[in-house]
Amino acid sequence: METGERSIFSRIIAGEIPADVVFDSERIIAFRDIAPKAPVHLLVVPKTERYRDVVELAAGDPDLLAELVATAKQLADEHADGDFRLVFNTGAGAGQTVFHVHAHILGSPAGGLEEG
Ligand code: IU
Repeated sequence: METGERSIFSRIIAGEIPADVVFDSERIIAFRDIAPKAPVHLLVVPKTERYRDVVELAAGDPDLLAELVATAKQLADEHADGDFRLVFNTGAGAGQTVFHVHAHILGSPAGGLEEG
């Protein structure tokens, strides 16, 4: 991401735009997607805006990618039944609209109950 051009997710991280945050650590934040495509739909986002997509993140900071995946599993255990799809839309042609790397967690709630 170019300096001076902040992503919508950076504005959420800064608290300038509201989000339903479910996880917040030194390097990663997670919040509910505003347009959920599954009963449990969370976004897991590295706080740095250095990486546009997962390919850049894997090349530039594989430890952070591993931390993101471990966080996704933790959140899937907490918010879903532990099983989940982890989706990284990569490139506009694949549906990526926010060019600040993020993973979609898509899952079903434990016990089949709808989340609020
Ligand atoms: P994508 O992979 O770049 O298409 O995912 C972007 C997601 O960010 C998409 O699912 C939006 O619904 C979601 N989102 C959000 O949760 N909160 C926002 O303020 C904005 C987008 I803008």
